[in-house]
Amino acid sequence: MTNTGTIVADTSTDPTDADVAAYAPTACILCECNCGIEVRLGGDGRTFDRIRGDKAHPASKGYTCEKALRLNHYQNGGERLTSPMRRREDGTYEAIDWDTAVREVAEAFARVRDTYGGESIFFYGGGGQGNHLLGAYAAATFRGFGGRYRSSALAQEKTGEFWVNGEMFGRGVRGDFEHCEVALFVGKNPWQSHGMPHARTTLKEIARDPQRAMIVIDPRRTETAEMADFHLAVRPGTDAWCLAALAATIVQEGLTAGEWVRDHVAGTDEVCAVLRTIDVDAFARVCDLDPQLVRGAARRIAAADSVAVFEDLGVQMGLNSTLCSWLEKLVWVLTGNFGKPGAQFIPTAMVPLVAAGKVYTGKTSPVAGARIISGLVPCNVVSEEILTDHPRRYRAMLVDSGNPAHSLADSNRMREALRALDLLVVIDVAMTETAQEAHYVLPAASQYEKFECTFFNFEFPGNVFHLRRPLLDPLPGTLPEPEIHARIVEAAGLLNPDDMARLRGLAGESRLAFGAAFLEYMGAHPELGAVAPVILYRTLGPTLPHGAAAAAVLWNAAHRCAMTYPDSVRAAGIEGEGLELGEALFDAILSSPSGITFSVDDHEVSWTRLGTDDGRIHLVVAEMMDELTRLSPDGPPHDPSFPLVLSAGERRSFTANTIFRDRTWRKKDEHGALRVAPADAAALGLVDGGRARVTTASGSVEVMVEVAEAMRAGHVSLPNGFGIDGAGVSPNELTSYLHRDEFAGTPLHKHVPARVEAVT
Ligand SMILES: Nc1nc2c(c(=O)[nH]1)N[C@H]1C(S)=C(S)[C@@H](COP(=O)(O)OP(=O)(O)OC[C@H]3O[C@@H](n4cnc5c(=O)[nH]c(N)nc54)[C@H](O)[C@@H]3O)O[C@H]1N2
Ligand SMILES: Nc1nc2c(c(=O)[nH]1)N[C@H]1C(S)=C(S)[C@@H](COP(=O)(O)OP(=O)(O)OC[C@H]3O[C@@H](n4cnc5c(=O)[nH]c(N)nc54)[C@H](O)[C@@H]3O)O[C@H]1N2
Ligand code: SF4
Ligand SMILES: [Mo]
Repeated sequence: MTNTGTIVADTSTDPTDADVAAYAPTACILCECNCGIEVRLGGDGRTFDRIRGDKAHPASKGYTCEKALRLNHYQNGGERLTSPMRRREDGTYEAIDWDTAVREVAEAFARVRDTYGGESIFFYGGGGQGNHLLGAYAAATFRGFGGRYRSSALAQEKTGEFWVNGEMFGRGVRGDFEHCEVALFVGKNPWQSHGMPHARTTLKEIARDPQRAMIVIDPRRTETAEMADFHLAVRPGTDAWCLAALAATIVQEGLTAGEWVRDHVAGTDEVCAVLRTIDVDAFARVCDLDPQLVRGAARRIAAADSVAVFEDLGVQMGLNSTLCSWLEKLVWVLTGNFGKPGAQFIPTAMVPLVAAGKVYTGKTSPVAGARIISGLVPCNVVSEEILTDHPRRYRAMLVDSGNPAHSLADSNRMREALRALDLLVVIDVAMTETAQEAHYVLPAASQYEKFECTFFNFEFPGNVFHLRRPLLDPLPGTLPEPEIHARIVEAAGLLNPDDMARLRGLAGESRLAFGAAFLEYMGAHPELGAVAPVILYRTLGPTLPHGAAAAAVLWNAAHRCAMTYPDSVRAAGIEGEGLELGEALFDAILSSPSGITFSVDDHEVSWTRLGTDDGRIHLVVAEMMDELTRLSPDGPPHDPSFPLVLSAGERRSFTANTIFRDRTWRKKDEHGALRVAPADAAALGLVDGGRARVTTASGSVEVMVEVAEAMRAGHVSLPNGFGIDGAGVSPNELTSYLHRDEFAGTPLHKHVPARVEAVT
């Protein structure tokens, strides 16, 4: 184990009564787990003096990793914006007051809309790892001006899997690692990246139990691989061959869950016919793996009562990434691992991240013609949609809680694209790389200065939702996003103040009366559908307890959730029939500062949630069948001028995307070293702590070297999120927007052909 970190800090001793009064509940905003934490402010009322896990949080129950304890570096990182900023002709910025900023931003968007059409306004972001409430309000501004095309970080990692899920299940699925017999991780290192409740505890439990097993497919001997029973250390980029060999072994050795598959799965014969033709030994050799290791892993999967699977960036940002998403699902569908404890399930969504049903409907982006999957334009084509003389190119962009100049492929080109826009408006807490290209920068209150929540509610069988309350007042000069967007929408003249006043009056009387009037009003004004979140914020919002105006959109979400899953919500102890159930759910959310379990289900419920037309799992995805048959027996292509494979963006103990912008938060790996295998280091003359130059087709940078036993020869790795505060390099200085998946357009950041030389 190279790093075990501090797993649960500050929770071993029970707090004294005095402490209890001083700590306030909130959540960590650094990964999709959003562990509940409690924060005690220092004497100045603004510094995070002490942070500990919140035992009352129904999902995390006191668990945190070491990163949460550093959140003061987010809240008080020293780079916070405190005034709206307007760009001058010479590229410098001047502070302007909020009224001027809001008026000019609204006028500027209206000008673009009136000249080129609302479709030319593009929206990027809408929330990071901790803040999804703002997404509803930002969408109101964007759609209010007639915007149609949008994207977010999901379209550079998850859309390939979303597409496959849509085709096979009509819904998104997750794995139940807490109860599984076998855990399979494909290009995923949960020890560092988490992604499941109490990841490290869960991993340790699986590793400790001789009845259970862990299988890891990763070229690197990661902290997770170190704990595994089977580590399939594939040659980088050969996952499609590895996963195909696993599925083929299952079919060829007669290990499929015969009766179960007959009852629940469509298209089995066609898929099995293709898998029968695969030469497992030859495919294993492509991966540089012992065929017996691959067969052994396949047999262990088939023998298990339950298997939970997690694929992540190692394949989602790797070669053949959409194909890998499909093959990974064949492995667990053919062995019957859906809709039972320890297998895959479909969680109850408060607000679904992806709508049910087909996620790709044939819609494409206006310039590049790229597939729009789950409503998102692939991140890698955004620059192509701007840097062109095409009449439908994007002319204006709203960025809210995203840093595309740093996080999207090919930073140079991305900056060029942002500079080519007629209008760029960025809403952020800091003067980010993206904000530095904007015409207007609007300063947001931090995630601890306002109400926030996420829709990453993937637990099972009990799903948890957490509306966080602010811990402190907004930094002077900043505003929460709902207020920013409401002001922009109002300045654009989209709302009738008299109507708002009338609805607000009704909301003050009773929510049920308000609900009826609101629905009637929206029915009579379909043109206002786009700005409904702002209407709710301005009418229902002010009447909500604890100052929770920003939660107004959750009223609608709670009703939808209660209508869609009434039994699940009632099983969580929330009572009522019809509209009362939605109201009760909304009240429970408002009154639970540590979060609530809002639904409880049996694992079998997943069957009723399949979105396919016949209630079966559909094994055949035609495009993927074709791609599988086209896999070359020689393995992936290789360019001798770039002999190494660079993974640009590894998750380490001290990385957190770009949420921390203050390098002093890191306790180690301050320079974000390039990890190199000992054999490569020896061959290239690199030494631990020395310098090296990394060159790719897109760029060349100098980095510090770490000689790492865990690396596989031929594979080098740079961390994610660096290069923003004078430490390390920004990985996307080395990546190309053209290096992307054929189907989903997602980047291949884990597989960047590279050359490394020693710097003396
Ligand atoms: N500490 C920390 N945790 C985080 C984040 C963070 O920034 N820091 N970010 C969060 C976010 S946004 C996300 S999306 C998740 C991502 O979480 P992960 O996907 O787990 O993170 P990565 O380290 O980017 O990539 C996973 C693994 O892919 C491996 N890999 C590289 N090439 C290949 C290959 O060819 N095949 C296979 N099979 N594997 C390969 C790498 O060695 C690495 O161990 O993490 C979340 N959690
Ligand atoms: N080469 C390479 N590139 C990658 C990756 C990789 O592995 N390799 N990983 C990719 C992945 S998986 C992801 S998820 C993306 C993440 O990249 P992005 O989605 O761009 O974002 P984050 O770094 O998470 O930060 C989001 C922004 O939100 C801001 N912010 C924080 N709090 C608030 C708030 O309350 N309000 C507002 N308005 N803004 C706020 C932060 O300052 C930051 O600018 O990066 C991707 N880029
Ligand atoms: S696991 Fe994720 S949410 Fe939980 S404390 Fe760590 S970074 Fe934060
Ligand atoms: Mo991500």
